[in-house]
Amino acid sequence: MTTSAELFATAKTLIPGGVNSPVRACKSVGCDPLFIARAAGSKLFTVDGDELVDFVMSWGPMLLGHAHPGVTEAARAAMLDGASYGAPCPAEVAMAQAVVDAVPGIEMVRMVNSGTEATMSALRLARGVTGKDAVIKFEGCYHGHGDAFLAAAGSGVATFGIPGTPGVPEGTVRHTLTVPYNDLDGVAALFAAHDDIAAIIVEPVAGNMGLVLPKPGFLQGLRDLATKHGALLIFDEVITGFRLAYGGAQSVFGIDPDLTCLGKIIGGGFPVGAYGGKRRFMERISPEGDIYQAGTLSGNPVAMAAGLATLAALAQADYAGLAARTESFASTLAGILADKGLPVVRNRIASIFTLFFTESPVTDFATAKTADSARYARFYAHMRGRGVNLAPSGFECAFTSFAHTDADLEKTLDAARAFAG
Ligand code: KE4
Repeated sequence: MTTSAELFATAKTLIPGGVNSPVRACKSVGCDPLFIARAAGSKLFTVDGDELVDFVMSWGPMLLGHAHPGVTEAARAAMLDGASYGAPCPAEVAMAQAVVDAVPGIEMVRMVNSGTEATMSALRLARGVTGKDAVIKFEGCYHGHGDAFLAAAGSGVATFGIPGTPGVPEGTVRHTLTVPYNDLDGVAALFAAHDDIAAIIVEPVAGNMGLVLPKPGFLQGLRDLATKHGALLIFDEVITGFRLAYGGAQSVFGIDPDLTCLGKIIGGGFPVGAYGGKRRFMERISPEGDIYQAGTLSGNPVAMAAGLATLAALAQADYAGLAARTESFASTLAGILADKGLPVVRNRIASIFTLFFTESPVTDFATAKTADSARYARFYAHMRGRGVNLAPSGFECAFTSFAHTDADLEKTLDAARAFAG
């Protein structure tokens, strides 16, 4: 079992689809997955001996790059003091303080183990606080695999074109109201038609239908509608948190959500999520309050150590510089493809971008779906064959990091120049 092919063949006999998360199977781009032996900086190294410039970066967490020395050392040292205590530890207090200090809308925070847990818990809290059941979400946005959100979700579900999924009781998604992203009138219409809306949950910048930016006024409009109708505004910042800026999307757009969900970057590669927000809401969470939520490994000392080291490094990082490098790179890459006569639309913010093989601007899921997925699959395979790891789905994002070098970016541009379309 040394090659990716051999490992995948065995994995498929043991793990559904041979992977522990669907998108990793590369089904939507018609490839088999590469198995990774190790990663460092901007690179993945496969079991087959190949080196790849990575733009998946574990789907966002590795903003500092893989195997960042400070993060690695922090986790290693923490391990020597024990992997898990089942009791509070100083690192949890330090992490909570770091998150509260960084994210404007968070006054109190609870650590969990994934983005899914964070959004599930935030929705339960919003429902408990308001006494209402309905939630508004947006087509193409993905908030993890919690039952309530698997109705016209994005990411893996969008990639496989599954509108919902078996196993989710109809009653569970009955209260899930879905409208197109950027459709403020649609949200207003839902509030006019429903008096039981507990929350709006939104990716302030959408990253699960490819990258889609909020139109001017969209986020403020959601804030105003939620306030007017007594619903909570939940920002799902699992991708954007500490990615768009140290304070997340809410610090960039100047919006004050009631609750914020975090994940990915705050764990530095370890399984960490968090939800937080206004103190008057968070105080309703058990054991201080009456709304239950729990987790055996929540606030795990090793994960906290890795997360703290990550945030400490990011607090000093040059976000503007990385954004500028990413803009220059993404626009050059799009230009290379356009010069071949290929229709390409580029969406980019901070260190995240998506190239859509389509003519029309991509502002929601419907326009994202106009992109030529077969062409994206050919582009993915072409680039991977030349040592560049892009997302194995056109409905995902590309992430740069503080570890990507000019040589990495130039290699990527050279590979794209050889793409025939
Ligand atoms: P996790 O439960 O996978 O840690 O987080 C769920 C989640 C919540 N909210 C947003 C905005 C997210 O993007 C995610 C997870 N993102 C996907 C990729 N876009 C994870 C990749 C995967 O499913 O393997």
